[in-house]
Amino acid sequence: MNNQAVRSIGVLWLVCVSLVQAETRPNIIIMMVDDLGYSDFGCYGSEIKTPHIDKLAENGIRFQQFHNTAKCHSSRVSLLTGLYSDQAGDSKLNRGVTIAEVMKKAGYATMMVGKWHLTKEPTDRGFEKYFGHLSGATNFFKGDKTFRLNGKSWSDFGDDFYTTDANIEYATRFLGETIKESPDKPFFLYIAHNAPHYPLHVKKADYDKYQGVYEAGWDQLRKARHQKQINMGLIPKDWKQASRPKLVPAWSSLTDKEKAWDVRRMMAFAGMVDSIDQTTGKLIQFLKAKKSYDNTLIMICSDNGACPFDRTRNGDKDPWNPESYWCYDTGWSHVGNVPFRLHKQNQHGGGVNSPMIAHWPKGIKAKPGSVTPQRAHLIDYMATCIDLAGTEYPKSWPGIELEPLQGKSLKPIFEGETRKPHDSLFFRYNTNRALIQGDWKIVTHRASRWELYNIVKDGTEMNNLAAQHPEKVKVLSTLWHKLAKDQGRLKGKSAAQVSEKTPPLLKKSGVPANSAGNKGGKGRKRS
Ligand SMILES: [Ca+2]
Repeated sequence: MNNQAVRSIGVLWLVCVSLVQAETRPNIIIMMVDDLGYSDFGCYGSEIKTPHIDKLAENGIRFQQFHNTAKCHSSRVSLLTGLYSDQAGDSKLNRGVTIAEVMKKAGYATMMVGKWHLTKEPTDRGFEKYFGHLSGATNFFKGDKTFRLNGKSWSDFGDDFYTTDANIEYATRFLGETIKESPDKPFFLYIAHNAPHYPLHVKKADYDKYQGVYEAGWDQLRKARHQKQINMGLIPKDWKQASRPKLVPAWSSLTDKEKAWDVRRMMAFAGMVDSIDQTTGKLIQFLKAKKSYDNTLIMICSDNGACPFDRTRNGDKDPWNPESYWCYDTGWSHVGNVPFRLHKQNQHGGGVNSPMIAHWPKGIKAKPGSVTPQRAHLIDYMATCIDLAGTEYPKSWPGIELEPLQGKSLKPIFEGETRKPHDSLFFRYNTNRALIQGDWKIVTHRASRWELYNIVKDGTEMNNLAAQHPEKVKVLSTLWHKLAKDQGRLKGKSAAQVSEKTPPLLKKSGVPANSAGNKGGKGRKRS
């Protein structure tokens, strides 16, 4: 055989391999919503109507313990890079590659819609198509100056613009273009909804659906969600529900005016989640019409627990008025985070636990509708994508001081197997810290004294065992400091030893009760 013939056979072989890969490798959609608590989807205990997402759970699997970083930007870093946020260089991503960069190199079409919240733009970091806002939060009806379409400034907001809808309109437009241009190419789509992050901007029709739902108040709603979680087998029944935060009043003690205001805020929040579900339904319909549904892995999660910070202004304006700026507070965020303690930013369960639903008709072999207790983390997405794309984590990357991958593939869990757990999981936001190893978790709220929990028996962190097991605290906290220094390059206050202070209480507005700078609630207008 001459050289020409050898070359021809080689080319033919490559074409065949790529065609076979294109036919078998799944499309992957990661959807991350913003500031949605563990119990806010129907399939995680909520009364909010999320039938499309619930259907994905019914035919797919749910994770009982899927961890985020308790904060917007750091969760985006971990999702995209498979690294801990500090390790990856935080928002700069100068020590990590993105899933989009790796998947593009592996032959995937890559696209993103929604909130970026990191340095540069998605189109600088491996996404071939992008629509959305670079900002951490936007006006849902009027947008902001950071909107981009494929790297160019975009401001074509019509009268009926609504960010959640626009995200999915562009997602389906991008998918349609890709399927037309390269029908054999698998795709990776990252949807980063800003909803239900404040301002609680909601379409009136979605708000109206929740008339009469919240009058019973937060105490009753917490019980109802917790019971539903136990009944559906989501959590063990011996995990006690966290009690109502000390600085949140009993619902029955509120005046009628206070109740009416809080009912309206929760209706606005619920309507925003409802809208996420409606658009998810449209996306599913689109995938089915394109015959892409069966071999598309869809994974849905939240970037952090429900948010207690009350920064409401213009509370006298309706939440479908773009001039309004409503937030709810701890009164409802502790419902969102049922059954866990504390909130967004805290490294306790209420901050770092996210729902996670995975659906993939061709690939998930675990029992449909089942709940896995296997612990997982946002850092696992990169490893999962690489595994399913049949590629490898790069050894180096131009312009990046690349760190080694931390996550582990979720594929064995999808296949109904038990995977080897992470050696440890590291958590930090500001001076809130935690470390999980085996059955144990140490956690501190604002560098107050370490707490210790057996999170298998006591998944809701109700029984602090630090005084009984000081040696365990010592071992785990030593490991936390080692990882903070070596892996996270943390110094100063971020890595200092904890104090012996007791954890601070949070006001209803979400700020610590002993904090001088009360930015929430005070002087804010309320209707
Ligand atoms: Ca968030």
